[in-house]
Amino acid sequence: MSGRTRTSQRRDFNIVVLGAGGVGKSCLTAQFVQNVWIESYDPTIEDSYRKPIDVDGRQCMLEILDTAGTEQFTAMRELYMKTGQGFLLVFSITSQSSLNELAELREQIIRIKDDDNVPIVIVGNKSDLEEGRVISRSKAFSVSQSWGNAPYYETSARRRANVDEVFIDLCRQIIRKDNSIHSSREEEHFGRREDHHRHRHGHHVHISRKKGENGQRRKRNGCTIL
Ligand SMILES: Nc1nc2c(ncn2[C@@H]2O[C@H](COP(=O)(O)OP(=O)(O)OP(=O)(O)O)[C@@H](O)[C@H]2O)c(=O)[nH]1
Ligand SMILES: [Mg+2]
Repeated sequence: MSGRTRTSQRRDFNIVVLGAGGVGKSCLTAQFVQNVWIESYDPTIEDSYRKPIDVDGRQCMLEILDTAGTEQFTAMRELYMKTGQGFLLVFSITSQSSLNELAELREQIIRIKDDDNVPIVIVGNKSDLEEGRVISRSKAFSVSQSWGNAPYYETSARRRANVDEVFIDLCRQIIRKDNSIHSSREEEHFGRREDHHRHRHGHHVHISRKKGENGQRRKRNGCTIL
């Protein structure tokens, strides 16, 4: 594949929206994907959406999985935690228990991915319901800080406030993470190939993209060299 083709490709981002039942995961997703507000409550089993967006000039295709908050639908959790590259952890600012539930979800993500640096955004939804607020901004912020400095946003799906921002922040984190993985791998490959081929290529050492020891991870993360 040529460098030109690679940079012009629209890359996929697997994003998973998680949180307790009724916090507004589906409403946030519907506002982001379709620009619609849903007043009624219809508990989700599992829905997925695709949405193309532009993040800092890069073409991205978001694969968004809107999950079930209610316990009876959580059997698929492990699978989507494995395949997800970034996670929106949503609670409602009007519900203490919904924030408490995120702690366990976050731990499960870290355990399943065996990585404590997974792209995560903490989302306090229903910010339009100020009169019903039980979790202060500062409390939520300090929780997010204690969770690996995850960014914290307050959103209102009803008012479409900060909706695009949370998805874009997550994409940026995924891009940053991929870039740092690639640059460290390229250093590794570069060094190794340089040792082998310095005599053949002089100063121009090509980095091979052949499937090797890192091929599986590269594929799972849908990484593209940007
Ligand atoms: N006022 C207000 N209500 C909201 C907001 N977001 C969602 N709601 C309401 O909260 C209820 C639940 O929203 P959903 O998006 O279906 O919640 P969910 O997290 O997807 O719930 P599950 O699918 O059961 O996990 C609905 O009646 C929404 O209209 C918001 O930002 N502000
Ligand atoms: Mg839902």
